[in-house]
Amino acid sequence: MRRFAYHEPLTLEEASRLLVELGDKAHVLAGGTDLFVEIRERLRDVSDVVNIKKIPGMTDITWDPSTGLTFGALITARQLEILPGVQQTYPNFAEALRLLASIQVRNRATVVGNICRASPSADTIPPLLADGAIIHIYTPKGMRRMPLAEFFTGPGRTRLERGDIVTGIVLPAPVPGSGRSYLKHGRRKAMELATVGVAVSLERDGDLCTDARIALGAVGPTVLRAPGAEALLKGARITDALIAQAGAQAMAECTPISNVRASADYRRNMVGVLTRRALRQAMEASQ
Ligand SMILES: Cc1cc2nc3c(=O)[nH]c(=O)nc-3n(C[C@@H](O)[C@@H](O)[C@H](O)COP(=O)(O)OP(=O)(O)OC[C@H]3O[C@@H](n4cnc5c(N)ncnc54)[C@H](O)[C@@H]3O)c2cc1C
Repeated sequence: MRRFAYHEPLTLEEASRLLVELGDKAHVLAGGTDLFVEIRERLRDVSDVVNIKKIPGMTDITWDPSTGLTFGALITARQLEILPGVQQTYPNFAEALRLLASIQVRNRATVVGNICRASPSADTIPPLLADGAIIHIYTPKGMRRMPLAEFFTGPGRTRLERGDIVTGIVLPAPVPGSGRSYLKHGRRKAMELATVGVAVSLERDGDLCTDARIALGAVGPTVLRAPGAEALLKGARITDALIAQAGAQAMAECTPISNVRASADYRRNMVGVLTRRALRQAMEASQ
């Protein structure tokens, strides 16, 4: 393990000031399931670790049918996974949490850390993106809110600037008649990063799809939306033929690479398969 200086600030202001003063090699520590691996494997040059666990106010979870789910930056994947409101109201997010690593890892890993790592294959990002999550950020100039959709700029890259600390996430409440699904495809059943992950959230009025959001994981530099496929569905009657068309469109909209997990062609084909399957599941859930 490389040596680093360790800090335990007691307020957001102090943590933010430290990050600004210490420079680019200083990093926030939440659960450490990514950060410590990166330090140990020398994937990241880290001079200072700023542990935010002693800062109050980041361990709250509130669920309200009108405002939705709000959770702080220190809430772990496991805490959300076992919250009954999450399982009932956001089954796509609950499934992503269930499929993230193992219980041991989920007991330490925070959802906000999963987002801040900005891996294109992160499990929690597709459902949060499809459901319109808003991210809250403490900055040296004050609080900032941003749709999660605008947060990512590339693999491992976000709009966070030096001194910025994410304080929590707000996940809006679903409207009546909406259905959600998250499907992850990997080579193993557990402890496996997604080869492809697809989240679908749709709303309908009777037979008519009034809104559809599709998020594709591990098939681009960031988790992608499939706006063309979404446009095909919006305002349309959902038929098998339309689902097939939307699947094909999502395939055309993703930009996968080949790596040790799968070839680009295989990933693209799986986007078609999983998008069709997730759309059917979301349709069934919305009835
Ligand atoms: C064995 C193993 C298996 C895994 N399997 C999966 C998997 O199946 N699916 C998956 O999606 N992930 C998987 N992961 C990664 C997953 O555990 C992490 O992405 C985790 O969610 C990160 O949260 P953390 O609290 O541990 O973050 P940390 O490691 O503490 O931090 C991660 C990054 O986010 C930054 N950060 C953290 N919190 C904040 C904040 N509040 N504000 C600003 N920046 C912040 C840190 O500086 C760091 O850059 C796995 C990890 C391991 C070790």
